[in-house]
This record gives sequence, C-alpha cells and structure tokens, in this order.
Amino acid sequence: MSELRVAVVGAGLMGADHVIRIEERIIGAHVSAIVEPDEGRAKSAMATAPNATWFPNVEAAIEAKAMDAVLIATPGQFHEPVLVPALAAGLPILCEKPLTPDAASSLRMVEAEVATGKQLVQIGFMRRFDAGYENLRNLIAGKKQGELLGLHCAHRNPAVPDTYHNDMLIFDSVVHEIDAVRFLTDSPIKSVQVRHMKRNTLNPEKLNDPILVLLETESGVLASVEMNVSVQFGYQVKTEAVFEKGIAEIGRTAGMTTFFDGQIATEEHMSFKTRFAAAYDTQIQRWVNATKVGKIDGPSAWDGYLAAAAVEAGLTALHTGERVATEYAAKPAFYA
Ligand code: ISE
Repeated sequence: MSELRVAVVGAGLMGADHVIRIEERIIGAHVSAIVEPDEGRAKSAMATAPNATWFPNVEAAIEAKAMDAVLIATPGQFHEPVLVPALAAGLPILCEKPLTPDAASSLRMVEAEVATGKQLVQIGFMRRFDAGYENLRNLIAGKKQGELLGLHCAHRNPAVPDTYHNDMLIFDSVVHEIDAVRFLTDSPIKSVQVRHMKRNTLNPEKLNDPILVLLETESGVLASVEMNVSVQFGYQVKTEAVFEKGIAEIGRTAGMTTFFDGQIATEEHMSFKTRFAAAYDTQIQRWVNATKVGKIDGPSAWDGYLAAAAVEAGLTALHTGERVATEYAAKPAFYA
C-alpha cells in the first residue's frame, strides 16, 4: 500500500490537530475523509485537508469506502458508536483515550475486536511515545538506581471547557496517569484513593478541583497524582520518581528563559497540543507504519480496558472517599 487513507472522526480540538499532523508531518498517509456532524467544524478542518471528503457519520464513510483506517478523536463517550461499525468493517483504528469511559463498554469493545480475529485497535495513550516517559521506564526497568519506591505526578491544565465535569477528572484526565503508571512500573493498578484539595473558587460550582489521587500498583509502588484542571498559569505534566538511590524527574519544560525587569522567567506550555506534539507525531507515524503491515504498534484495546477498569475504581473512590480495589476481567488469550 503506498499512501494510507485515513478517516479522522471528530474535528474538534484534537481531531483538527491530527488532521494537520497527518497532512503536514506524517509520511505515507493522508486524510481522505473527515467525519463530523457539525458543518462549521468540518469545513474548517477540510480547509487543512484538501483531498478529504466530508461525511456526517462513520457509516456513510464506510459505505463510500472512503478510507483504509480510522482515527477516532471524538470525546470518549462517543467512541463506542464509531468503534462498532468500524470494527465490523474490519478497519484498523487509532482510538483516542479513553477507549470508552467505563469498564463494561470497554470490555464490549475488547470482545468486538476479538470477534474480528485480528488486532485492529490501538489506543491514543500518547505519553507512551514521549521521550521522557520512555527514558524513565528504561531507568526503572534497568534498576541502576535500585528499586523504584514511589512516584509523584502532577497533571495541570490551565483551564477546561464548560462541558468538563467532576467525573472527567478521572475518566478524561487521570486516565493518562493510570496508563502511564502501569507503563512505567510494568504493573497493573491495584487500588485507587481520591482526596480533594481545597477547592479552587475560580471553578464553576459543578467542579470540585484540584484532587489528590493515590494509585497503588500490584508491585507495591505508590503514585501520588495532583490532578488540577484550573491551575491558570499553563499546561504542566511532570513526574518525579523516587528510587532507592536517588530521584529522577521528567516533564520539566525547557522553554526559553528570559532575564527581564529583575525577573528570571521560563516559558511553559499552554496546551497538551504543544506539550505532547512530538509524542503525538511519533504515535501516529508508528501507527501508520504498523497499519500498513497489518499490525498495531502501541497500547492495545486490552490496555484501554485495563485503564477503564481502574477508572471505574477511581470514580467510586472519588464519590465515596474510600480506597477502592480494582477488578479486572480475565485476559483473553488473543492479547497474549
Ligand atoms: C484532555 O482530554 C487530555 O487528554 C489532556 O491530555 C489532559 O491533560 C486533559 O486533562 C484532558 O481533559
């Protein structure tokens, strides 16, 4: 196959960014279809993808045989209605995180993939493609600094849209740490606990933020996560790893430092689109390359399910204040 024809489903913030990425930076692929019910959003994305056809829903694009592969970039609650027909059509899929917002629907997606007899779904946990996370994972696995004892993670957004609500703190935001902690430690999340910090009164009433989340892995590592979606000053994702013989830190931004007016200042990112731009590029390029040879090259639907199961424990923890143990279904041999 020469050029992979990709249908991007959802032309919102992330979808529009992926359209530009595929058109401008990814080698061996182009956007052949934009699936988006909102005409305004579709048109502005089409302006950056001149060879794409607009479809209001994925069924119409499948019917027209408009693509070889699908990139799903709608919010998580809209993934299942796209995954089901795309899987039935046997199409390779890169599905933005979360696979779905809850464990039962994620397990349904795993079963739907198993039924096709082929691994078609890769999940967009882009942090796995970030150089810092990759280096830290290698450092932990190599044990040069001794055993990993714990992690301190900070996940800070300057602000979030009006549609953002409390449960999204877990299923839309902390889900990244849930996957990243498992990726770094190579061990599943065993329990989740959530406490509220003092509420930021700049938030709308419905949002009780920031929170402190404690993730415990089966291997005994404790990871503290400050999830803060209204930090105002910038977008910051950092992790500090505590080893037997020292500390490692990733995610400190190396933006320009200025020395003006008696102050030293370093530029910080304002969005995940720039903070993780290189990771997104690597993720999509590797997905395109793998898709062409009938494979995936990154987190699978099973990884998406494991994250969703831990999210479910996290939601119960958020609602009750209890420490909640995760429960996982048995792993299908298909993912061995
Ligand atoms: C958003 O959906 C993302 O995936 C971002 O990476 C995360 O920082 C943000 O909190 C989420 O809402």
